Amino acid sequence: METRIILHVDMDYFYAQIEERENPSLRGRPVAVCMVSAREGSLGAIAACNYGARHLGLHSGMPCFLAKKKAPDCVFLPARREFYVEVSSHIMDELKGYCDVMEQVSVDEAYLDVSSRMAGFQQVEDYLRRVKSAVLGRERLTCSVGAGPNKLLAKMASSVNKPDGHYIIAPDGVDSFLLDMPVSKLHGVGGKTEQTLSALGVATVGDLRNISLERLASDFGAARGKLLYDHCRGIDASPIAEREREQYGRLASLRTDTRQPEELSKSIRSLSEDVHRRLIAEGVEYRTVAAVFVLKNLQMRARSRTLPAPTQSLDTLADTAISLMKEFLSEESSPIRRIGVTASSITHSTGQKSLSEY
Ligand code: TTP
Ligand code: MG
Ligand code: MG
Repeated sequence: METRIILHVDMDYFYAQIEERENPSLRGRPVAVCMVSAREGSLGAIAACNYGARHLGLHSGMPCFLAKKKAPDCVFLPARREFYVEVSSHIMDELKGYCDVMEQVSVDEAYLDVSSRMAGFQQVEDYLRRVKSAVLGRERLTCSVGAGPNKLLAKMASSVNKPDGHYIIAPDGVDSFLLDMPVSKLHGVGGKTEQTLSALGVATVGDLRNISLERLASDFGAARGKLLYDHCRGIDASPIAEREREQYGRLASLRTDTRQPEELSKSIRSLSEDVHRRLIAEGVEYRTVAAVFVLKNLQMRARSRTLPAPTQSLDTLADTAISLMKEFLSEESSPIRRIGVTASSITHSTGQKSLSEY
């Protein structure tokens, strides 16, 4: 197989960085973003911490009530997940322009196959800088990027110089990167695997290379054994699997909290135009339309409708969302803070569309 060049992009302290961007007075202060649990108002576990909060010993997964005891001066904010997903979709759209195939693996990270974009690894550094500044230019957020000949190494590389860093593992640098590394740092080696390996005398990735495939297969099963055998050698043939996007959405804040149908309709039309542009760009049709409402108290509601047949029509998108919005106003009394339009039940468009639909 030709040498591949794979990038792994991961946003820095993603949710917390977005909150810092939205509210500059948070800069320099420790910030933790907390999931809001079902019980009204009560905070669940920490989703994201900025570096200041990490220095105080906070980390994601920690219950917020414990974190508040540990770091009373930290700023705790409720997560606004739909907003972060929206920011994420802009970043992913930007990244798509820098590769042939992209695999988004979570809200804040993606693999990019950039093999055809450069002659070899000597050109990667320049390219990484361009990708980082494109993300910064689009959303004013920093990310860390790793490059390597496969997903395994690209992913490990992206965390080496976090935050706002990059790191490149060229094929001739794989061994020096891996050999002395503690085996626990190898992607996919968790606590239990580490214990079993330790009983075999394995402390570093280099040590793991001395264990035969047969032995690994008998201790860990054939599939996992082979994976460990390959990973300690920096081998990973897994492809970049482009995932179909399941929905296309846009959400925006209103100038003031409102229940004015005209103003809401205006926002819906403009959001629909954005969503429609992306549908056209990717040659897909939708069959389900949703209108999304973030209420004054930050609770989120949605209304959706499935159409008789898939379409790419802008008018259908906007008109359906507007009718859902009117329905919503007649059922709920809260003012609306943010409004969104989502197109889902996505299929690839088949027929030629009439020009008027563009
Ligand atoms: P990560 O990329 O794991 O973490 P991060 O971006 O906050 O920090 P880093 O700079 O180390 O990359 O996760 C991305 C986002 O996913 C994170 O900002 C919040 C969310 N998340 C959770 O909601 N719960 C979790 O347990 C984790 C790990 C992340
Ligand atoms: Mg991240
Ligand atoms: Mg991540």
